[in-house]
Amino acid sequence: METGIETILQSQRIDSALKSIADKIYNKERITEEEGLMLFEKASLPFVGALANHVRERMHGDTTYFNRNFHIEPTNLCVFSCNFCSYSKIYAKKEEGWELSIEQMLHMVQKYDGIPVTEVHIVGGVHPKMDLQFFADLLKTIKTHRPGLHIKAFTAVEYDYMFRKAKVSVEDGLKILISHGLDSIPGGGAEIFHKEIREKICADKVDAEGWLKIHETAHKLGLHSNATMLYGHVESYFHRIDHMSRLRTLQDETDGFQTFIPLKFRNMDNDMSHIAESTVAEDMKMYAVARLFLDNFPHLKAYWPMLGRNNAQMTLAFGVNDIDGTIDDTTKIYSMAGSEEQNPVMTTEQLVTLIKQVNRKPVERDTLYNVVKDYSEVIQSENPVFSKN
Ligand code: V47
Ligand code: SF4
Repeated sequence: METGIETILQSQRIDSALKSIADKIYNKERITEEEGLMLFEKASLPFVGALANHVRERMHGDTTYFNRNFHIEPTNLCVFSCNFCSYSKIYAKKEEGWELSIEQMLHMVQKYDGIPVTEVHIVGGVHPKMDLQFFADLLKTIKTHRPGLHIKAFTAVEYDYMFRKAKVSVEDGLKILISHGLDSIPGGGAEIFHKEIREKICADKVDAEGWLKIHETAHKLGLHSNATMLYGHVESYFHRIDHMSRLRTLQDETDGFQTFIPLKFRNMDNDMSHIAESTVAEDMKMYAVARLFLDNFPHLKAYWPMLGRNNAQMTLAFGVNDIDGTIDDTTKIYSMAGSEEQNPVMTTEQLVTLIKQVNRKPVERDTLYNVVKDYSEVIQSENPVFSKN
């Protein structure tokens, strides 16, 4: 039976430039920035979808990863004032927010004692009193309590501030945190790298070069990291391609990125609320083009708490092979920005069902994509392995 890409390759009716992109994809050749842009501007959704699905299945078959994790957000007070952020309170204006102590965060970890989560994701606002020493102590406290729990912590924005304040180099700062238990780095804070857009949406935090340098240094120290892109606001397709191109170049050098996570801009209660959110078709195209352009990124993730679970399920036909985790109601970033997921919790059983409903193969992974459990043969209603989390 012919698959989508074979139909495209044989069709006489498709624009010749698009057809030559399809040939390149089929032959595992890298597409250029101009070709990436052309996919955004000229290609139809079924066209990019068929190509991205082909690449996804060539790389991963039907395997669709998820993990069991929970979030800790140490504070929502922040010295920065990104216009798209619905979550933070401005530190300088003495607005009210939360500030968790190490003891409170340890209690959050202890809530999961005996529950088989594999990862804690720690990310929050940038608070001047939460410094390098505070976070080193936090990591050590968590690791001492639960040595097997993978700690994926702090965005490049937080590192940049923390290291500058402590007057240590990025390399030395990361080495200190690694020695206290840091295992990997999440992808936040990247937004849109291009200066023109960064100045409009998050002028005061670390710039593209700083963000990329932190990830490069982390990779050279042996850490893996993720990369995000906040799309669907004031950027153009050109800026999206520019962003992904910088990531692709760094990945060629270090091979330290695991997954790319496009983050759909949500417009509730922030300084960019007047900007309409992207359509679902636009979202699917974003995922598909990312899968085609980022040929050296092993994984493409749809973060369901932000997209909503139904749309996350649909991305599995547009290049995505990972839908992140069980999470918990501990993350507030998206519910505060207007995601339909006001209380983002999905049990393992719900995640498995969501993946199986579209005939994909659910596989629980750890943060580094080691297989924890293959759920494809598990019959849900009869099997006791489905825990509450
Ligand atoms: O950098 C903030 C985004 C990011 C809004 O690495 C918003 O596994 C949409 O990076 N609309 C932080 N997005 C979260 C993040 C992340 C999430 C899940 C998994 C991983 C990973 C990383 O949240 C910020 C920013 O781009 N964000 N406000 C908003 N209104
Ligand atoms: Fe602060 Fe991050 Fe919000 Fe920007 S996105 S204001 S850095 S919490």
